[in-house]
Amino acid sequence: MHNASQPRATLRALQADITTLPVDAIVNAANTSLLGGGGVDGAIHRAAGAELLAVCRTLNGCQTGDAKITAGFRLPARHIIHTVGPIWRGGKANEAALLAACYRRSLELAADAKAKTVAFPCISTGVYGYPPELAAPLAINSARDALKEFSGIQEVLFCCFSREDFELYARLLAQG
Ligand code: AR6
Repeated sequence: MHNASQPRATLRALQADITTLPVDAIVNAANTSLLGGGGVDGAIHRAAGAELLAVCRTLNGCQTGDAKITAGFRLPARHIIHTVGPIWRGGKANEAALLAACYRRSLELAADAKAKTVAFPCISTGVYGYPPELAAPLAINSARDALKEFSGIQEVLFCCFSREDFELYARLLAQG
């Protein structure tokens, strides 16, 4: 049941390497193969160790907008939620709905795993070319919407790698 006295989840921006965060779950910006790649995906696979790739091989990939969960292996995070963001194609190829689905589905899996703290990277805004200034408000709004449904999650961290992304998220979150 939801009521006004219930504590609401906190959304926070930070600038960090997501592989260092001792949270219940970190989200990986993966590709449909789930077999690793560059960017944050490469960093997560390197830090988690070879066991992660061995488990990912058994998952049969993942569709864009969907997510799959594994253990964190050598990471300080307990779980890794692998989601696949859309490749930016100009904005008319359903990119916004697919990116929103990544956040919602990741939080659904986090809630199923009883995670209380979840950290996201800036999905799709690296190699996949999604403009950060469009992705950030969508990420925040999608997370806020999903948190109404998944009330066990207490904190969502937007883990930015660059100073620019951090400032963008901090400004948007301060606007409420
Ligand atoms: N911690 C936090 N954020 C990071 C880290 C890190 N260690 N490293 C990079 N970022 P990208 P995408 C940021 O390209 O656009 C991979 O090859 C980065 O600065 O990692 O969703 C996959 O296998 C950017 O803000 O992911 C896919 O093929 C954000 O993470 C493809 O890239 C996302 O950039 C996915 O592309």
